[in-house]
Amino acid sequence: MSHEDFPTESPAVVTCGLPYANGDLHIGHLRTYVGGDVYARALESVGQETAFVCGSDMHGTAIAVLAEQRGVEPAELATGYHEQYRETFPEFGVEFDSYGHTDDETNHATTREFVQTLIDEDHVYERSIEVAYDVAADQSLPDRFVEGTCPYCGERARGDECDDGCGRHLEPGEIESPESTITGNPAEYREQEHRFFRVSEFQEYLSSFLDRLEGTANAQNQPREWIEGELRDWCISRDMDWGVDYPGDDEGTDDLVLYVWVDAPIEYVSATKQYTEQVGAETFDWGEAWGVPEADGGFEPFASPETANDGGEIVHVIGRDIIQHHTVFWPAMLRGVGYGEPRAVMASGFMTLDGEGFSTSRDRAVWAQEYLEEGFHPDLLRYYLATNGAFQRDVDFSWEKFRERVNTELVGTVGNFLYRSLLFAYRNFDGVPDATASEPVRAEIEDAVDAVRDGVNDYSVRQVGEAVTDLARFGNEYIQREEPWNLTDDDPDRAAQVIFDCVQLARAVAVLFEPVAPGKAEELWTQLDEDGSVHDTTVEDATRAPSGDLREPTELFEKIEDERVEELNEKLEERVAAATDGDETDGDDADAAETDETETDETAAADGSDVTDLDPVAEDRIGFDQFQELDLRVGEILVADPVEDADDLVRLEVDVGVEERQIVAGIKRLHDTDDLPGTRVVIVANLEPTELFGLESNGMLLAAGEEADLLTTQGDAVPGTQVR
Ligand code: B3M
Ligand code: ZN
Repeated sequence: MSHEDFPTESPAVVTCGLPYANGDLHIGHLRTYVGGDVYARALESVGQETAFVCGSDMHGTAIAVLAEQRGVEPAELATGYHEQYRETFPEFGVEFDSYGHTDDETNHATTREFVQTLIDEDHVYERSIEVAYDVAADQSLPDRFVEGTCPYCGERARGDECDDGCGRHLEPGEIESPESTITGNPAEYREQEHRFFRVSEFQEYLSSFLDRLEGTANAQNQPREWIEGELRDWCISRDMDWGVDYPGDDEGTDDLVLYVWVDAPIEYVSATKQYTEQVGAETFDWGEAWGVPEADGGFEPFASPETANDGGEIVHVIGRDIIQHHTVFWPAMLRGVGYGEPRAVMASGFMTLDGEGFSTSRDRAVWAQEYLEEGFHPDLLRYYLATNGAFQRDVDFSWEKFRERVNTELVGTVGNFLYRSLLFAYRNFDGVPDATASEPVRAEIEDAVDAVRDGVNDYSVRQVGEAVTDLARFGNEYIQREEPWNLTDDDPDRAAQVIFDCVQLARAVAVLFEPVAPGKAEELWTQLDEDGSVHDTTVEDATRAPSGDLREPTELFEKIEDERVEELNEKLEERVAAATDGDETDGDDADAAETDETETDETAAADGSDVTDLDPVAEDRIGFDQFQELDLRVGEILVADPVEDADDLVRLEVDVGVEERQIVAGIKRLHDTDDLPGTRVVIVANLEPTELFGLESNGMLLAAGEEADLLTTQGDAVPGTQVR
């Protein structure tokens, strides 16, 4: 990497944080991908050789937990979303040169090589640590399989990340009051052998790396506090099946896979390799870009912590929640294997929707597909995302704000200028009048080109976008001031000059708008009857003379009406209300609840009971919070003894995962006690213990109706699982 301005002689790689392949994309997710795409296109447009790469993140507990909930294999779940992302990104003009996934063969192989080198270079050691364990489910609880309290800030956190609090990465064993997300039970800590990467050795190196690092200020500043304090080693193994196997024949690693954050960033390298495989090393050499030792002629990783290894220009575009991984763990890994270091990290702020967070579970989002189905051009959103505040700032989306910016900036400024200029030229000159650009217009275009160059060198996506709106604004004022429509008769030469200038400005707009609005820029290029594709132009082309011909222009942008916004807001509100209602009646699936009721009615009727005797549902509703106070659990009856001398009572021993409980239930006359052991039941676990016939009853069995039809589970939920 270098500190020269772009373009440099070295190849560049722009990467976007890999999306976990576990859910639909909404426009909040798109912010980073659009930002990365705009930046990569802008970098190319200033003449930098660039590969833009990404891939789906398939491993880790984010995928494993969801797969378990859905009862499918993690690979199947992840592949489905991977395919979806691969189609969706280009629909928004996000065109990766290579888009792989972390479970493909290239990434397995590259990851094995990386880790083997780290092992060979003595950067990895073995240590016994305490890891969370779910006794009922009889399994380790890595990362998202465990939740608890963050030891640093006291907020609720998941096993490897304090996502709602201080944002820190948490090591296995660090979380306090751990609870299993599988059964909801408190977890135990158990000893296990794990492998650690000696990040602590890289402290001095990382400190000098951060001094060199470019990008957004948050990415340079935030990690300082993490590395200036005690820099701890990083556990890189996990006890689970899903992931890249821990490499080598190291004893005791058979059951271990690598922590997802090891193989995930390595996919950046793998995807670049795959790009080289597609286009050939003469066109793009992945080894040169990543500063691979063989390609470089060897490395001395610890020669001096102040020296960077040589390589290409690596720019990581990420969300601000994963700064630590990209500025501490990842550069240490690259250093450990002797690769070059990232030149820049651009960390975007978060996005809110109407001032509140996006919520997948409440369906409170504008989904990527939904946006397209509403008929909006992707470039409108790209423009909004790219220019609505600095990249590292949090931004809000609302349909009102979207309409406002589309109508004033894209329709009122850019579209208006282009349409009135090109239509005038087409009607009055049947093409582009004969002239050369006037000095002020040429100067204005050069300023816009400089603004794009500065935007690229300052890692400012917004500046790249605004350079174009500013240029169109200049054009609008120019045509308005010069009034060529009043000049055609009296001063046709002046009219020709003004209109030529306007077409020249329009051509510059097309070239400079390509990174932000690639689809619209190409439409404009066609109207200008230019050769080739606008995607192949560079900023230098902005000042080249127009082709001379024009096609009949059409308006590039359309106004969004107020009613449209109202309609979209209503849709969103209705959806959120529907999803929230569903939550409060605990109906994960309202249809299923209805089916259950119907079945109950039929059973009752078949039994000869009068269905109409059913009590109406209580008028007084309880809140969801009240419902949540009930700790309902799956239990398994181990022992069932009739209580002597009592007419109704049975003494049960019930396995509730965390412990075995004695529960006394009034079911003697309704059930054959010999049939009960082995039955899965649902119990109220946090009911105060009571005494019945001198026996403690610690909990209550749920049963339906006069027949005490025991509530059981339809699937294989293990004892201790919470019922919600
Ligand atoms: N898959 C998603 C996230 O934490 C994670 C990014 C990996 S980037 C190498 O935002
Ligand atoms: Zn915290």
